[in-house]
Amino acid sequence: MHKTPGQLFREAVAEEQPLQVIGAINANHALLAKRAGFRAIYLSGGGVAAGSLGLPDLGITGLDDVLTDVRRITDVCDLPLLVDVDTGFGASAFNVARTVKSMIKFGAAAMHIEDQVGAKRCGHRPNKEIVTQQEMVDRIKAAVDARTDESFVIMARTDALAVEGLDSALDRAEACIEAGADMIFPEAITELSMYQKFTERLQVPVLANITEFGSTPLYTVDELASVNVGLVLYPLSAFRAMNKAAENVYMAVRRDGTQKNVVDTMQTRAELYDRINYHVYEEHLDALFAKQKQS
Ligand code: PYR
Repeated sequence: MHKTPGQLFREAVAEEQPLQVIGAINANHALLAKRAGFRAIYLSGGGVAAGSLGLPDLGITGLDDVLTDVRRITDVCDLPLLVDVDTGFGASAFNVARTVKSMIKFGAAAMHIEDQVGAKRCGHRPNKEIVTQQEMVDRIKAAVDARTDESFVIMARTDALAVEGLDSALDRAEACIEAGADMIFPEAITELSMYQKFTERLQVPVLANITEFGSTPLYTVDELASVNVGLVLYPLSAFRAMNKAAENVYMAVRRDGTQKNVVDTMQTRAELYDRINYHVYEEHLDALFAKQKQS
């Protein structure tokens, strides 16, 4: 029988330890990630803000901004997609419910919801504020209750380490699991041994966010496996590289009056067509018109 995105995500977590989850900023990158062999992809909230809207990761984006990118990715790529829904896009349990139902409807496999206040900040920036443990537990209860597909994964993210310390983060994670969270994402971890504290205490998969230029050292898959981390996230690695490449091209064309000096840094037309199956679409069109001509 056809597997749901949530089932595919859970299977991948069970089979690849830890599961590498790679950020895909758009549908094209989702296809590139699949081609590279990844079994799960990620839509970053900071990425939607910066990439789709040109805005900082400060709780400015809304549900529809994220859903647009989710739909575009799931329309062309069958890899299970983990989506960052920030604080749930609204204070009420009904807002959280609407977010969960929409994610499922638009083909996401999993989502993570966090315990920052609505006016959130990037997890790796100072001056974060978090809601009470009870309010976070209520967010999880609302999310779990709203699921229209039991396999859809609800991941609880806690930003408590930087605000209240490790014990609070551990307590919050445990409380979220009791409320029905399937997986835990402790944000902005600073030492490998901290992951071990989570994995020893919790019975569900724990995600490590290995984002560049942040608070967490760039631990390898082997290092994270040694402390039983279940998933490794690289939210914006390709996005950062893509942006640097684009800046380089813009500067060169403007400076040199030609792109000739940077052509060798570009994906070729043939490579692009290959990555998006251009020829398959074209052949389909030709066959369709040929049929029409015959009839
Ligand atoms: C982000 O990339 O936006 C995360 O929250 C990890």
